[in-house]
Amino acid sequence: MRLLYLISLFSFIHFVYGATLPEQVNDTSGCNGLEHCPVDANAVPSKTVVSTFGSKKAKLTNAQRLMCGLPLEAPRRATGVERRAPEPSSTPIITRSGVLQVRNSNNNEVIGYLSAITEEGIYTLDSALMNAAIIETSALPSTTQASGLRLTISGSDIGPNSPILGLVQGRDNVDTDIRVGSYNYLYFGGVALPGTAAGSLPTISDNSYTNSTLISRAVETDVWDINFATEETSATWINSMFGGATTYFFVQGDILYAGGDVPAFSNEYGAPVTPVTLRFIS
Ligand SMILES: *[C@@H]1O[C@H](CO)[C@@H](O)[C@H](O)[C@H]1NC(C)=O
Ligand SMILES: CC(=O)N[C@H]1CO[C@H](CO)[C@@H](O)[C@@H]1O
Repeated sequence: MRLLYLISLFSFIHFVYGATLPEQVNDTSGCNGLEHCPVDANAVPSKTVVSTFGSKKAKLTNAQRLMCGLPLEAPRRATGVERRAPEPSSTPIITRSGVLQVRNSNNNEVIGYLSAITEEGIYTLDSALMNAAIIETSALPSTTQASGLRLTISGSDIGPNSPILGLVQGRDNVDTDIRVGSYNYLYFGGVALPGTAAGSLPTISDNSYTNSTLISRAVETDVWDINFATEETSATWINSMFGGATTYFFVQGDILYAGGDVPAFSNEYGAPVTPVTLRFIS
């Protein structure tokens, strides 16, 4: 009798226990399948817009001012500055400034912009153009398509010491490479000078993610390919073995990632993943 009671109690407990854990989700971090836990809104100061899009600091082009509905800037005259004798211009390089637009690759719809707001030193996605990070890049004026470009961001909340927009080895990566069959992924983060030259291997270097989390990670900076005519923007991460890897972009939660195998990432982290494309809108 007592044995029977114990058995039924056991199965009752088993039933309740089983019912409270409906499906064993492969998520030890309590982030509902997200690779990156959203920051607790109560734990940090509110997400005020620190961006510079539309503010005076940001030195917008007149085209950008039009996009924001701002009045055009009057031509400015240098005053009180001693004029330098014209130097022979050896590098006729121009700097373009713009924003990185993010589109859902399935339907080409714009879903947001790389935001000037970061979480743990990682650049986020924001649907509002007002929060977009202002990005600058230099190239020859005649260039329509350039590879191995460096992009810099001056007005984000990670401060001036990590101004280069780089790709940063993900927290859980087992090595520094991305490839088919691996969930390894890369964050968009700020990297300190001098950055890494085009074609460089992954390099442990000061960056906003490491600075924020104290997790040492490898970075690459001059990885960006932009077609200034079509605005299409891609990147090529250089693996420590076998060189350049096909690099895909995707979004999970409000974080933008790069990686070599989107389904493998999706398998590892259960929350929805959207494959995306990027455009440099200047
Ligand atoms: C690291 O974080 C501190 C505090 O936010 C900041 O002042 C410093 O510039 C950062 N350093 C780098 C390399 O980003
Ligand atoms: C993100 C995560 O916790 N992934 C784990 C899923 O389960 C496998 C097998 O138990 C682990 O190896 C992963 O690390």
